[in-house]
Amino acid sequence: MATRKRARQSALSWAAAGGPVAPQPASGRGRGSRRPPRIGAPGLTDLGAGASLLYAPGAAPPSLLADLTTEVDWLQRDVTVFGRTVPQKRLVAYQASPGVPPYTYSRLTLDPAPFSPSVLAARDAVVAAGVAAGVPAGALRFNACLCNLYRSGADAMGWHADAERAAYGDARDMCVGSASFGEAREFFLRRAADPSDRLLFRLGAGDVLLMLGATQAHWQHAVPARAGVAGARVNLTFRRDVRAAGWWGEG
Ligand SMILES: O=C(O)CCC(=O)C(=O)O
Repeated sequence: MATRKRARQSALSWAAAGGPVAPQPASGRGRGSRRPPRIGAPGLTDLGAGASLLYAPGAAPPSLLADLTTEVDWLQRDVTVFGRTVPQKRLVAYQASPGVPPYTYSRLTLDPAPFSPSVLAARDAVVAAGVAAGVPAGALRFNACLCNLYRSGADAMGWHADAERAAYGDARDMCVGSASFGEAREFFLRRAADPSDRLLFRLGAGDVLLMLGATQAHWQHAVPARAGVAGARVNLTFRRDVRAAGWWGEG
């Protein structure tokens, strides 16, 4: 079972702390990545097979970073990789509406804290960006948020899809809305059936990205480690936990 250590320092003071995995070269190349990635464009992108993205650069106030780093109760978790327990390569927190149960992924369980004002402000911005682009309001009723703090370019997130059916329902029709703050980082998507088909967004301060429809069913995403990135980045991913009371209605 992973141990749980509460992060006590100011989040930004970890910027140069580094992580357990060596940063990758800045090319983004690796297994299954011979073709250069397509560069994501602002607005809606149809990925086919019912998957789509909405990229709204600068749709959230970049100034939320300061409050996010102090208001959110950031945790340093341990993860077990191939039998070795190491600190997770980022700090995390989970916030949610009342009634949302704990969230388990990669054998880690996060108990939800109440939404903090800065996370709610970011949620409003993500929802407003979705509404402005014509995303149905029903898809935007987020009641949970996974918060990630990348202390520097050594912190990262591996390839995955946000497809925990038990928590978030059917991956063929799911909306995950994200807002980024602080240092710009590369966010890659790759098609599960053809990992050489990749898309790249450089998510900077205030950028909003919504992954819509069947994106989680057909695509994976990752934030690779990057040498030379000293600044911290906060990313919030808003989801809808379908187990929470009231999800059938307006809860
Ligand atoms: O940091 C990001 O942009 C991605 C975060 C993410 O993939 C997640 O929370 O599942």
